[in-house]
Amino acid sequence: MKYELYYWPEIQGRGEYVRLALEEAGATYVDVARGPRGTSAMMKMMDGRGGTPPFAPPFLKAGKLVIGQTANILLYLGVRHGLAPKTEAGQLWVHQLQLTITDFVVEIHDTHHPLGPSLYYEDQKPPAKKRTADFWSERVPKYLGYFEQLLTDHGDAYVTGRKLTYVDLSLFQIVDGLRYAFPKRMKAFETDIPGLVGLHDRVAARPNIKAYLASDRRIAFNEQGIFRRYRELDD
Ligand SMILES: N[C@@H](CCC(=O)N[C@@H](CS)C(=O)NCC(=O)O)C(=O)O
Repeated sequence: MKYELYYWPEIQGRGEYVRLALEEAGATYVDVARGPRGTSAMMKMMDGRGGTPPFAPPFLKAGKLVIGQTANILLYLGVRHGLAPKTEAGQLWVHQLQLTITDFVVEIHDTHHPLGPSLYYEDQKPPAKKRTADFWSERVPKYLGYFEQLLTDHGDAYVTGRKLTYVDLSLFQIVDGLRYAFPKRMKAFETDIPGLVGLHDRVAARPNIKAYLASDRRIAFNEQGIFRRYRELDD
């Protein structure tokens, strides 16, 4: 199966959770929008009448299937590529965890766009500062504390135990992204989440992920994506 991934070409964004799964699986895929006329091909797929057009990227074309929503794509890939448990209960559990990560990603985005995604950051700086303060005092400890607790309770290398799942890849991305966007705040917070820091390092050291991170397929973090480094929000 040669997959087609459709996502904005200049950013890691939500597409990155899918890229990490495809890379870890050693799957063959094309990052369509990064190729010639790729973005217009992506827009055309979303225009599709009568089929199952996705609302927004990322989406994945797998043979005749077109699958949208990050967690839904990972549910599909996880089962097929050994990145999810074999039992139904296990698959629902990691899907549930991924949906929780999806919620967290929205809140990360809302630190710099609390009033809405269509407005410029420059037009919502004071609310962004307020939202970021709450994000770090309440929401980061709650979300990351939850995942840290899961790691502690299982006392194993990965969230569900000895075997890596796509949720571990996504948590790697969360730690990596928060380090990029909020270097000072994250440095201070990391002493509270030693399990997640260890998980981040274990994922980064996996051969396929290590090769991916060193390749030009990994787009650098930048101020168009979900994780943005605005100095004034890191104080
Ligand atoms: N819940 C969706 C959110 C998808 C999403 O918000 N995609 C963004 C890029 S990261 C987008 O292009 N949205 C267009 C829009 O909301 O109008 C997911 O997790 O995949």
